[in-house]
Amino acid sequence: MTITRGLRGQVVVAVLLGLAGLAMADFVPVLTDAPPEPREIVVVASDMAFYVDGGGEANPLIRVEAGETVRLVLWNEHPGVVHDFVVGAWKLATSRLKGRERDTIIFRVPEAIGRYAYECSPHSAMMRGTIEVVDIR
Ligand SMILES: [Cu+2]
Repeated sequence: MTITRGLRGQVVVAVLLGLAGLAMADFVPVLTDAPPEPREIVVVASDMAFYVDGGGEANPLIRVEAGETVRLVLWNEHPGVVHDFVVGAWKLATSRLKGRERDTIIFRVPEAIGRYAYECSPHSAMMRGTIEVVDIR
């Protein structure tokens, strides 16, 4: 009786290890093969300022990581006024939007660490701020 129990226990352990091995084989390649989801940054043009990711601060500092992929969505909630979002140093720009429109751009953040200006090209005197590239790797 004791020997039988021991064998059964070993069989159960072996089956569990086998299942764990299968689970690893299934999950690990899926995670490494998946493309990185772009980080979404939502910019709202409202009155004569940019607001980012629901924050209440006008024209805030936007911090991004070197090399990361970003999906930037610009919403123009300013009826009758044209706004865009431009980072001149990167030759990056959304479409020029009339009120109640949006545009999405997907881009890879350059590797060069530093601070760059973003602005709305028709209203660069009022609608401008800083986008900072940081290296967290
Ligand atoms: Cu504007």
